[in-house]
Amino acid sequence: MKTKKLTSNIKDLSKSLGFQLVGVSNAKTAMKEPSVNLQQWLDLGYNASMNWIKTRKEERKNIFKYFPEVKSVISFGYNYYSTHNEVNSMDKNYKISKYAKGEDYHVIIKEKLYEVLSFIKSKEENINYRVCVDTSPILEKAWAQNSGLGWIGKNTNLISNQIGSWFFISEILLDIDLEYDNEFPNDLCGTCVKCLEACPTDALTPYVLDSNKCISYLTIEHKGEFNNNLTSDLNGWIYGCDICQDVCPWNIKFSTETQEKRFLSKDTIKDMTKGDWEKLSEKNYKKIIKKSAMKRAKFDSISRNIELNNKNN
Ligand code: B12
Ligand code: SF4
Ligand code: SF4
Repeated sequence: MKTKKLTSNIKDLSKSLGFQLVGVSNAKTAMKEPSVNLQQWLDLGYNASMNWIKTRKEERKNIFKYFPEVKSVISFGYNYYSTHNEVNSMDKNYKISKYAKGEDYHVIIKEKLYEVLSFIKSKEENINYRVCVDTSPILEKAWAQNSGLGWIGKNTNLISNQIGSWFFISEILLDIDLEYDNEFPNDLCGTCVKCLEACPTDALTPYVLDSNKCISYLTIEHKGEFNNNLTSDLNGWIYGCDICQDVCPWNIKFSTETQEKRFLSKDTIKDMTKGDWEKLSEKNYKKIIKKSAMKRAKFDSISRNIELNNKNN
């Protein structure tokens, strides 16, 4: 009874903080299939130069290697979609992913998770925990599916049948039991192949992404020049890529405005014209992206992306 009440209080508080999706997995749940898929994905070289995925692959495959005491995995989904961030998309400006235009989600989501955690600590003293957003070595999408938040679609993003896929995933791991949710039972992609058809670089085969071909990887994670094996047509993107989510019928139908104003595009980024990007100095780049998730890409990478886009026009 205590466990049930605590779980429902955690969910109520999370919803009041703006998390639309919250679900809980029993850490003991077998994650065999995603672990096998991860190994296959690495064997195929689909991680491209992201060696950090390989380095901590054993933890990604087995959550007990990351946090041996874990009993519960609370998965959260926070919507970042806003039409505010779209205003400049009609001109011929360079394109930036929706998720990166506002303030850095790693910081904002963690702030909210720590509020949930302090509530849990007020009810359960002496707990051990981990708070995770993106950077921890766990398969966030697979855990979120397991916690009932949605299914992993053919574009490899986690999709909710309530809000689509424009949401960040995060977790609190705890060494206490909670009331567990069921895995999301369906794959609701059906016969749709819109994302596969729309991806300009053929990076997707159903449910599998080859990072070597993905514009999101190339613009953000890939360092240095592009060798011959890599797609060099960035289709106007200079940071990330949203195409396979823009075309998804679940997003077209269910996207709603984010409740978090800090996820709206920063004015410094929104006001940039194509010419401004081309004239940008390193000093000004640092200024305009201050506190945004775009700081993951250094000035050299953004300059390279702009140059590559112009080469192909
Ligand atoms: C590495 C990474 C990337 C890489 C690789 C992407 C990928 N699909 O894995 C790159 C840089 C390309 C990337 C891009 C993006 N990312 Co990213 N990324 C991550 C990160 C850090 C790890 C993901 C991972 O482990 N990938 C490894 C592979 C194996 O995982 P997977 O795709 O889930 O693989 C499954 C399928 O392939 C499937 N599978 C099914 N059948 C089969 C069959 C075979 C043969 C194989 C091999 C696999 C397979 O099983 C696998 C395991 O579940 C996570 C955060 C985290 N810690 O989880 C964020 C994360 C997945 N990214 C996120 C986002 C928002 C993005 C972008 C939308 C950003 C942007 N706009 O540019 C794009 C989306 C591109 C896309 N279509 O997926 C969000 C996704 C939110 C959501 N609702 O799904 C996450 C969860 C970050 C967060 N905390 O919110 N990302
Ligand atoms: S993010 Fe862009 S390049 Fe990558 S799979 Fe989706 S549509 Fe293709
Ligand atoms: S576009 Fe269609 S196939 Fe692709 S993820 Fe969305 S529903 Fe699934």
